[in-house]
Amino acid sequence: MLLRYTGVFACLGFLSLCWAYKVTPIIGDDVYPFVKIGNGYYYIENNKRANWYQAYIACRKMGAELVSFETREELDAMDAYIPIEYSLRQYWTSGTDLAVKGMHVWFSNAEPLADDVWYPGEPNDAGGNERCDILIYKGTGGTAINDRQCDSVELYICEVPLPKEVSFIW
Ligand code: 2F8
Ligand code: CA
Repeated sequence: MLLRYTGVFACLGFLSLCWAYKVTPIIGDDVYPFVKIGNGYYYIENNKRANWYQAYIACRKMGAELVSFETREELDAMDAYIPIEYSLRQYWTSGTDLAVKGMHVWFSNAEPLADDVWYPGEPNDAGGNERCDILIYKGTGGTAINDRQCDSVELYICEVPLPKEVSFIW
């Protein structure tokens, strides 16, 4: 009797585990509409423009976050990926100092922006109202971050954490 109920509970436990984990199969490197660049998966919005807040919501609706570049290497990988003809485009990142003025952090993980990701002379809080951080693509000179007014309407990049592959051993 006890043995039979143990089996039923074991089955229910297994089923709830299957529901609890979102199993995302990795097929090739790209997970549409995200592309793999370096170690990250990104969605680069090249058509729709939005202010920083709208861009954040657009990424969240995709199950993602506005992009964060924790290291210069991540920024360099993006630089190598973006075509040279897009050199005048700018893309919102999750960087902001809205929480504490003058302290720019990646909003998606609270890490401070590294000194070497900034464009020379930035962040300068031009006009006293630049609280959100944008990727400036400088072509052959590489990419960098600038602080801009959050209500400026721009392109944006979303990022998802690496999809997890979960396998069950029977
Ligand atoms: O559009 C705002 C942007 O304007 C200038 O860059 C084009 C400022 N640069 C300097 O003042 C050197 C940026 O800091 C400012 O964000
Ligand atoms: Ca600025």
